[in-house]
Amino acid sequence: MKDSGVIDTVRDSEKQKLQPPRKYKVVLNNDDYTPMDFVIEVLTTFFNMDSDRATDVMLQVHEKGKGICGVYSADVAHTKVEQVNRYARDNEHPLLCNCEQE
Ligand code: TYC
Repeated sequence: MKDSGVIDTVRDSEKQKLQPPRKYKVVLNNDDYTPMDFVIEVLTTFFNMDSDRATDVMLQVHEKGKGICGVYSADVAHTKVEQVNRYARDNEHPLLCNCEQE
């Protein structure tokens, strides 16, 4: 009884080790003030999109309220969120970026 509890705990921790790394969506939110060209610049600069793709994503955010910029590991996603929000603030735009676990 006691032994099998220990074995179950070991099996559980092995299962946890075998999980693939969690992924995070980086999300851009709409607002009424950030210029469309600035959003396109953000998407090309921080998410390596070409200008057609960046325009599509910007329009999706503008029309639907939010849109996905990309899916990344935790470190990369959080770094991108910080970089985008810092860049928006430095340029005095209210653009808001956040991330959501997939
Ligand atoms: N809604 C903004 C405008 O009309 C454009 C915009 C698009 C702002 C996407 C933020 O994430 C955004 N100027």
